Amino acid sequence: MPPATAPRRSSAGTLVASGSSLLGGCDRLPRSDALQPLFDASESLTQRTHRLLASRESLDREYPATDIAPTFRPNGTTRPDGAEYRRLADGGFHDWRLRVDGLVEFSLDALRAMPARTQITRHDCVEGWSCIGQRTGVPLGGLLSRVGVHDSARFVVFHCADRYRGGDRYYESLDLREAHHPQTLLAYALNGADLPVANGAPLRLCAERQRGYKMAKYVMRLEVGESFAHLGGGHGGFWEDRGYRWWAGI
Ligand SMILES: Nc1nc2c(c(=O)[nH]1)N[C@H]1C(S)=C(S)[C@@H](COP(=O)(O)O)O[C@H]1N2
Ligand SMILES: [Mo]
Repeated sequence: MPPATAPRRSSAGTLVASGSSLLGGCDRLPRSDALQPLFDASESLTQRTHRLLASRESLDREYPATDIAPTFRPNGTTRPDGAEYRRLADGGFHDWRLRVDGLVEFSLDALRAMPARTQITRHDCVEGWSCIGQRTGVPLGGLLSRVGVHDSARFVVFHCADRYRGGDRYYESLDLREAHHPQTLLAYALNGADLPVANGAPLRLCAERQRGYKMAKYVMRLEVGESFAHLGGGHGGFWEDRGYRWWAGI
């Protein structure tokens, strides 16, 4: 992502990957594919176009195991600060609980015991790199059906453990339709092993048809509601509050 000091809603500069030695399976995207921030005016049109072209059920491409990158490139926060997260990580996340509006909670073991999905997909970051990895997790739609979501709910908000570069807390949101997509997971495993801290342990969102910044790591709490206007800068996510599109469909 651009430096946190980048002017809000500036017209987009070119975003390129900063790392020079990229591992197999982690490639630069063609330049035209490296999306630049687009802003609210174009958002609903882009979203409508995307939904016209990609039906609700269309799946993101899945890859064979031979395409998996040896190391899944971490980005953004790679180790959240703060005593609470450290305590949880040191305890192997045994005491960690996923909270849903503070009323419902799941331990990692409870999540692991739920019906799971494993998929090998390509993660695309707006910085212009991509990486293929295998994620295993609980389909979010199944979890939401299990807790029971009110008819008036429109969004799921993902509250994260980290403050990006020590600043605002990271959060993200999806609409319920994207939340119920079969490949939208709360993932606890990467390439068959526990999700590493660098990639969001103990739990991270995978929204495969969205750009990388939507894929919240270090998910601590879900909030299901009618609006996200009361959160952060009111745009539905950490990067959205800095001018990135809320609808980040690929
Ligand atoms: N909580 C949190 N989630 C986050 C980020 C972050 O800094 N904090 N970075 C985002 C960005 S920009 C990308 S590209 C992906 C990176 O995921 P990875 O570290 O597994 O590669 O996580 C996204 N989710
Ligand atoms: Mo990203």
